[in-house]
Amino acid sequence: MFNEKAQMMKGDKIRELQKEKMLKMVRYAHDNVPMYKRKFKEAGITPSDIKSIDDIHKIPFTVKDDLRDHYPYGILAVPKEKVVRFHASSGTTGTPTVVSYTRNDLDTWYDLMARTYNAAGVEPEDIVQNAYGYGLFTGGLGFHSGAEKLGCAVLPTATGNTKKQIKLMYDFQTNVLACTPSYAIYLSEAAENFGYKPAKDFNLRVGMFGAEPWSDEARASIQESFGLKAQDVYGMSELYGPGVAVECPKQNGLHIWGDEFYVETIDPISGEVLPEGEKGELVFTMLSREAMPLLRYRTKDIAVINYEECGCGRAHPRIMRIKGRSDDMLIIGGVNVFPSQIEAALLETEGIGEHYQIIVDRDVLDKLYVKAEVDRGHYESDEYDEEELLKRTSENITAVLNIRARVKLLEPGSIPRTVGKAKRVLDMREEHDRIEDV
Ligand code: DLL
Repeated sequence: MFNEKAQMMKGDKIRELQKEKMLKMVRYAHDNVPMYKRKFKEAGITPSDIKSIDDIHKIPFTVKDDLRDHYPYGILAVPKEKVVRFHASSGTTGTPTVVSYTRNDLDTWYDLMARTYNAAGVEPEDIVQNAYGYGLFTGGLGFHSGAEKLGCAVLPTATGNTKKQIKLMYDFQTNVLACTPSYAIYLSEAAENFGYKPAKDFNLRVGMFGAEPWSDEARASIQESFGLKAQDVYGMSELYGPGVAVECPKQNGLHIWGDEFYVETIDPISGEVLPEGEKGELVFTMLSREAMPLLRYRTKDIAVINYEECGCGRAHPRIMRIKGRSDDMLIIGGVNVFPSQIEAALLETEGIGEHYQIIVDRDVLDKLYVKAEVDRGHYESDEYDEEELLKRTSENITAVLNIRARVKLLEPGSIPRTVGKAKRVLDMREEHDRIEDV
């Protein structure tokens, strides 16, 4: 097992280490990052006021805008010369969020990534096909270096060029596929169109899927089509990238590596810290980031944390799957819904394929408007009855989500496929605003 000591660390040891590292980190951030010195001063506290893990609640949150305000070099705690890498994520406002790494930060990240692969069931003998985007996005280089660190061979296919991707998957008989879950669905569909039977012709054993929310129904579909174990991986650029949390083969929550990340759950509106087991926004404190320390960083991701030891023997707390982000949540007729819940309702409907779009518009906010592709097999069968399927889909959405939906069925292949993160929600309100601005 890779870094067994860290992977199998007991709960009391994790908490002891968290306290020790956190107290050090709080002082380090305060003494080296002017933004933190200012935040502490404004809150009327000093690092000496933080004596225990619970005292961390006294420290104000850090938010994405804090990073944007420090574009391009970010909130550096080290001289620029000590930085060896930058990554960035593009935001909706145009100014990217830049994150920076020292040599030690990269070593920590790659160790986390190697553990992440290994905990998900990947072994050093495996060949990893890495179809995440290489570049400013952290997915490509993170999954690349972690696989090498574990001892795997990497095939750095990156995103796109789907035909070649499939040929290499077949020729190299790759064992692990790393990409977004939506691209995995696209790859299996494309492989079938090229005449392959993915579960039989390929040799994939484990999928390392993340970077976007996906439902259990999507997981079941990917597992069946490729004949692999589809593992959920969570992370974000601000927290190094991928490798913050991962599922073990029990597939019962994603283990957050507690020796490097301290997690809290808060009420996204009031900011109040929630008791264990309540659903809320995840807030992370990085316990050893050198270049860019982050204390109490608000992720906007909504989930429940489970602190019980897992059946796999790991005591690292678990995220019970990310349902979505607070800023992606739709309020339809007064009901809060995440796109992944709509996905689940759609995929539960026999005859509906994996590709769909949710349309949000000013005059349809009281109703859900969904375009869904019909599954190809169903579409070509004699059983296909558009009206019947339409009725069943709307009824299923109402049964699962308790909201009414206006559904349009589309021919297979009509929704544009993406190779990175899928764009499931089309917000027409933004379109109107753009037109009105002109
Ligand atoms: O998506 C890093 C990553 C790459 C994670 C590859 C996993 C695999 P960002 O582009 O900064 O970084 O986006 C981070 O993506 O706050 C979540 O909203 C979402 N996200 C990431 N992983 C998951 C997941 C990368 N497993 C944002 N389930 C996060 C649901 C996820 N959402």
